[in-house]
Amino acid sequence: MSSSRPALGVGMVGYAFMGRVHSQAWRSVGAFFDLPVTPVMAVLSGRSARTADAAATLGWAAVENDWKELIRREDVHIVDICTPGDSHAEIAVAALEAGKHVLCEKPLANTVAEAEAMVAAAGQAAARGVRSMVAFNYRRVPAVALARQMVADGRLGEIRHVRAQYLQDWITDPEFPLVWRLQKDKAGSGALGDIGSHIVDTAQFVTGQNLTGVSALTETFIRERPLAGDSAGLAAGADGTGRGEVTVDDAALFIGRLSGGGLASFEATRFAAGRKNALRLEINGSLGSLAFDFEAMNELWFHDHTLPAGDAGFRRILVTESDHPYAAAWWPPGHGLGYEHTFTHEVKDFLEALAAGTDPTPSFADGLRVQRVLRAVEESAANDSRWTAITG
Ligand code: 4PW
Repeated sequence: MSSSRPALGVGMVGYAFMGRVHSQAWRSVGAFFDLPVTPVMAVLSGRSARTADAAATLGWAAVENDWKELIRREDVHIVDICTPGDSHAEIAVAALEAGKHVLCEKPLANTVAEAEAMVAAAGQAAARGVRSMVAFNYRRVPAVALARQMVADGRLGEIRHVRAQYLQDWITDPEFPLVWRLQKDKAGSGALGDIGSHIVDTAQFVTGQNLTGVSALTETFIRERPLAGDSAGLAAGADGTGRGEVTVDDAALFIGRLSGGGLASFEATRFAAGRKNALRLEINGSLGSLAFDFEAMNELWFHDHTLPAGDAGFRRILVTESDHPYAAAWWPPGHGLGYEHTFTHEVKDFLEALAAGTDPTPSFADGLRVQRVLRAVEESAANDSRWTAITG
């Protein structure tokens, strides 16, 4: 569809779960969206001997075992960071300084200090026309984008409540091994950063408001696990050599205040047996309410409180009509989209911003804002849930 447009080479670092889904997005985006530029899947970087096989399977033309070599290459214009959080800052700053646009997985970094360094580098790069974006993909669920539009259009009136949950159950078994997502030095935090970061970003995105302070509880239910062998996606086997300490939270609960005066509650856990990827959001405003659950991601529920009581009540909007966000590019109404499409939308918006010379969103500054919330949650939880303001 877009083959006669200028080409932009992409170099991706990491090829596990996020690398696979990003690859799918880069592969398919030009086939469904009429893009101003053509992404070329130039190079995949990974440390292990399996990188060449992964590149062949996922559609990357070349391989580098050192990400620094990937950044040096002239056929790479965009660096897509799909590694654990402990390497985001180093790779992103180096790439931006080398004049490469950067798409970075979430959470932006493992600490506020790292995120601040990334924002500084992004600011200097932007002055040279080099762009950056953090990959909070759930903003690109059509129903979530529609929810934001409806709030911005005033359909909900004043926002009173935000109720956000991200519920998974993949580590409920105490024998599930100690994968990198359960290690603070690699992941920064546990459920809080991995999935809590998503609901913080989604809530702030949909309402257009920021959290100004929080009071929090965190817990680690299983403190020791078998050491992990190879992991694929969220799954892994034990490597049979012993056990190790879980150094992150298993669950995080917090309440907060929104900049517009509303109250918000958040729950992020990987121990909600039966809930697989339930990113849920309910917003109550003075004129109506919205409800969303990613496990039924093509639906948005809307209650219009201005209607006579007898006609009101939550009604389901099937977010697959051609005038819904992103939907026209895909299938006829009712045929539905899935998890992977959110990443296709993400790279589409990113490429359009690069071509237009504008800053894509969510920016690294948006990622830093989320990082400050995560830090405030950890501080509050460590201090008997003391109210902790979010500053900066
Ligand atoms: O970003 C999140 C991941 O780290 C994902 O959206 C879901 O939770 C799936 O895996 C984890």
